[in-house]
Amino acid sequence: MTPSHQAAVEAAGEAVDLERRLLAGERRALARAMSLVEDGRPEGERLLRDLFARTGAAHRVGVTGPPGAGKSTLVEKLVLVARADGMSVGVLAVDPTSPFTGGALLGDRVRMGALAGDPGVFIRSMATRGSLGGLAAASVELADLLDAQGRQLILVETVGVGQSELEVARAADTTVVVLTPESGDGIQAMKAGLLEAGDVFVVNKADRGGADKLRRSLEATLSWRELPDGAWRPPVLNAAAVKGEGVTAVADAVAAHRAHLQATGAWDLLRRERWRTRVRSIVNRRLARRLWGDPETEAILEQALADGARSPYEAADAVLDSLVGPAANG
Ligand SMILES: Nc1nc2c(ncn2[C@@H]2O[C@H](COP(=O)(O)OP(=O)(O)O)[C@@H](O)[C@H]2O)c(=O)[nH]1
Ligand SMILES: [Mg+2]
Repeated sequence: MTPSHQAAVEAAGEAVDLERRLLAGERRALARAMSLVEDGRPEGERLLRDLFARTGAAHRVGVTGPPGAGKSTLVEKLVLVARADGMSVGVLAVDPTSPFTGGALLGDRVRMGALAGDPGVFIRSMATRGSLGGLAAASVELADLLDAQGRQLILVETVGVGQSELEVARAADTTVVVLTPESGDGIQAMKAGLLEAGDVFVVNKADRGGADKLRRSLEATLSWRELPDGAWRPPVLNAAAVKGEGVTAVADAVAAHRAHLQATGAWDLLRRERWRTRVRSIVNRRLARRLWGDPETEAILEQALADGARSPYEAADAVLDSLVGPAANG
């Protein structure tokens, strides 16, 4: 049976069972639920709706940076540290690079590595097909499933190059930006808006030299920012992820950021903000679906065409006016 066929069979009579198994910590149920959500199936949405009340406890950590910076390597090592602390972990790897050019995917690596067979770790690679907002929305939804299952730490790896990846980062409680002394990462990071997004900066590949120079220049750049009293000051840490060096310090900084969020109330604020973003994107999605299937919309468009001279802009306003009334200052 293909995964989608299997999903269809599952959907037919086992939705409730799926939820029960997911909550019981079953990995297969989690994988199935993720497929339903990723495929945009109504059963997936129902699951997300039913499970929402059980989300919010997990620490969501985005790990972002240029391709090849060592994000996957660092994530794998962070998972090891978290497991040693007894934490249950979920990993979402949003990897836009094709498996043919991107080297070993994190999931494959881990399946072969020290984490193989560890039930306390669940790893999922997400494809970046689909629309811009789609990726961020989907990663939040998959994170919800991990969260509902009681996974305490959720690591989301994204390549920090585009707007959609920054959006994924924005959905995290803590964003770790990974850079290397090579290839002018520092300048690229500033251009890509990563400096504003980072809560913890990691200068990776410190074993190759040049790390202190980049670290100091990042620290200098970050220190120019005016921050209110008591604000979080993003630390810049050297690491050699491939050797496991500096990884504990990164894990500690991530935990310290969590503690800071919780102490200042930002933790709850982030959840409310995320909730608002979710509502907005769900409304947008549903609105589009309803609007374009609606005979009244069709009638407005027909009328606009019949009027001959109406531009698409005027027609669009007519559609919106019929829906929510005329704009106040349109
Ligand atoms: N020398 C050195 N190489 C590293 C280090 N961390 C990762 N790498 C290597 O850099 C390459 C890219 O790492 P990867 O984790 O896939 O980067 P990603 O694209 O950011 O996920 C791999 O060959 C890693 O083995 C490090 O600390 N030092
Ligand atoms: Mg990677």
